[in-house]
Amino acid sequence: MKKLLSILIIAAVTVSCDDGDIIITDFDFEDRQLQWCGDQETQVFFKTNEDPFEAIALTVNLPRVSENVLLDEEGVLTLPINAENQIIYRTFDGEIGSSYFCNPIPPSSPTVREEYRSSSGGTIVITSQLRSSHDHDGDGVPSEVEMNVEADYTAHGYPDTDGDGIPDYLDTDDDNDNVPTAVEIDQARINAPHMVGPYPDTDGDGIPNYRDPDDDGDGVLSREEDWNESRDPSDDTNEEGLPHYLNPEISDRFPFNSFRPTTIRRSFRYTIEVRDLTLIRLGGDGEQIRLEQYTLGTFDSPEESYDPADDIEDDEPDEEDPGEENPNED
Ligand SMILES: [Ca+2]
Ligand SMILES: [Ca+2]
Ligand SMILES: [Ca+2]
Ligand SMILES: [Ca+2]
Repeated sequence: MKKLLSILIIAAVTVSCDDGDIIITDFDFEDRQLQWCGDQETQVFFKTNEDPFEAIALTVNLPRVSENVLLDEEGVLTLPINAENQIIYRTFDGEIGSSYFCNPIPPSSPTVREEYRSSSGGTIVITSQLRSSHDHDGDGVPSEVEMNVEADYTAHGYPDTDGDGIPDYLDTDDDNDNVPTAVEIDQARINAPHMVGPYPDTDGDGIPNYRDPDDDGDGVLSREEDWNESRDPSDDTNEEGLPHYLNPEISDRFPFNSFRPTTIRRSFRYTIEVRDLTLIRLGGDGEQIRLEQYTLGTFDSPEESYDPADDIEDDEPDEEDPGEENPNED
């Protein structure tokens, strides 16, 4: 940043000698929030200053995944700086409204006093990080633990305790017993006589409840001790309030194959840098500003709900219950 600032001040001094009317005294966007707008095809990231009135904007030809999400995977995306992917720096004669860069047709006011535009060459680097990557599914078990347990199944290269195709680190009910993992790891609620590390283990079989489909070891799946078939075995209890799925004395079985949907929350942080940037002043002597590296800023996408099963269904279509298809078919 300091480098850019000094380069621009030198440039501005040079320019001001010729033009006498443009003096860039500040190019400090560091404390300015990066803003994002655009449509399905083109994205604009920009920062503005009021004193002086100036803005730096990056336009990239990059479809967004959804309204809130630009890239839905972690990683680094590199784009060439060219006619479609551009960086523009402008100074203005007045206040820059927040919608200035979001309008397909730029407003007539404020007036652009000076403009620098990137020439082809160099790259734009967008780094995408999941902000909840320490616990992707928010179930309270760290992703590092869920990615490294021993399980009979794997999904997308990671352990999948219940074999439902959703890896544990994205699964809010890791054993498919319809008691969410967040509930099963809560000893204050479960009050188990045994523990496996920090996690309750009611039947003491060494498998913590959140990965045990038969929590009380009575031979009946916890999911099938759901007497009222509410997809919540914890609301079927004896008079003392002990759920049947945690009570080995009670082993009535209600065959039940309906599962709670998996919905998790996610938000991404996008860090945008430009490398080997050359900005050329328009309408003047073609003066250039070169930067090896400039961090435009970071942007956090709004949090959104996400069903990890959607991706899996895209990969391998679900086999739906064929018996219920087209019941009126002759
Ligand atoms: Ca699973
Ligand atoms: Ca999980
Ligand atoms: Ca369980
Ligand atoms: Ca039981």
